[in-house]
Amino acid sequence: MATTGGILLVALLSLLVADGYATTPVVTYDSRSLIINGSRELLFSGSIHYPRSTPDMWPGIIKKAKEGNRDLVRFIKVIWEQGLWVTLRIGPYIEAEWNMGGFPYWLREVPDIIFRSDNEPFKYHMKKYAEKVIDMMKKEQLFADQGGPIVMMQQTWLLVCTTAYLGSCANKRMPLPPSSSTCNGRQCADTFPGPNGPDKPSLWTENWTAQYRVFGDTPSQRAAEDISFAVARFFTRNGTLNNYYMYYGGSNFGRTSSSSFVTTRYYDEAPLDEYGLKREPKFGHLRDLHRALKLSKKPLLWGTQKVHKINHELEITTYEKPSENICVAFLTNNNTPEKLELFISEARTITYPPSLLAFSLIARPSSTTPQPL
Ligand SMILES: *[C@@H]1O[C@H](CO)[C@@H](O)[C@H](O)[C@H]1NC(C)=O
Ligand SMILES: *[C@@H]1O[C@H](CO)[C@@H](O)[C@H](O)[C@H]1NC(C)=O
Ligand SMILES: CC(=O)N[C@H]1CO[C@H](CO)[C@@H](O)[C@@H]1O
Repeated sequence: MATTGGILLVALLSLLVADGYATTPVVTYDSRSLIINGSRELLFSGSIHYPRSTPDMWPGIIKKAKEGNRDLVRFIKVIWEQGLWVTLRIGPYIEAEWNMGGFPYWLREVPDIIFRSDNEPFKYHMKKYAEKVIDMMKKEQLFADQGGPIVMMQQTWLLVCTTAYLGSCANKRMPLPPSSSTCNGRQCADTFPGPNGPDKPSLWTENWTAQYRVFGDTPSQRAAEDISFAVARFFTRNGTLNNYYMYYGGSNFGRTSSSSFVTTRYYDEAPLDEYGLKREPKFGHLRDLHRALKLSKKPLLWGTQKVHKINHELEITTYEKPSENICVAFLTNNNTPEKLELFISEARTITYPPSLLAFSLIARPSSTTPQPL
């Protein structure tokens, strides 16, 4: 631990200098430890000789010395610095193939506790935890209504719970009421029955980009085409939010991996692989899809949806706002083992391979009749 001492050293020096003339000394000691600012401290120290490195190396060295990888506030600030928003899923139960689903071990020892249920000891600890995380975020002004990046927060994972269980964490800052339903899976356009209320949006909170692996599994993959198709199709079905699970899986260190022989390499087949490198063609395919969908943002968000079924598998979906001459049309061939031909006019027949979805943005000339393609 050569590095942490540098921090302590620097910190102590400045304290001693800055507060050297204060009437009550900031740093004292008793038989147990040094006492800093009135409290005993557990300190881990090591040495850094500053002339043995160059000044531009110092920030990096000190940062590495200081950091753990459990600093949620810092993580969110880094996201913010990159100009992104955050939907924060605070748990405490996250599943995620993490040991105990993220619960700390000591929670098991709480008398009469029953996890993830309407149980007083459980709710007591859940509330304490949720309030602590929310307070941390508030203090750092990280919620959107404070000017920060957190636009939405989700608690627990695939929960089976009562309102009482959720009630302890209702947060007025969040736009959606507790127990709003969202979709997890691979084909949410076809499996999600829609939000549990007429005024709620269709959100896909987990779109599985691959499958986590356990030792002994054969490699599991999810093709770039399959996931792109599913995402585009979700947007033809009123979807307006899609979250990739995972976008970057990373590695399990130490004993963080859950007990069922999950490998240390977590979702390596995600758009960013275990090392954070782009995994092609998945990465590029999805990036291009997002660009195309963003081009259609206006008709998608302000247009009226119409679905025209050509047959069981082939359909045309349009979102149109005639007053502004904007329209986007999707042509979907959903999972058909055969090619399908679509006759558009004498001059044009389109052949669609299986599982293909094409869409085009149409600015309709005001004088002519609407053309889906
Ligand atoms: C000591 O405590 C006071 C009061 O909480 C705080 O303002 C100050 O920043 C602390 N100093 C150090 C060095 O932690
Ligand atoms: C999309 O939303 C509209 C308006 O709420 C609704 O009428 C329609 O059935 C929805 N379409 C699908 C495919 O869910
Ligand atoms: C909700 C949903 O789409 N679930 C799907 C998740 O993925 C599994 C495995 O591919 C499917 O069997 C589910 O239907």
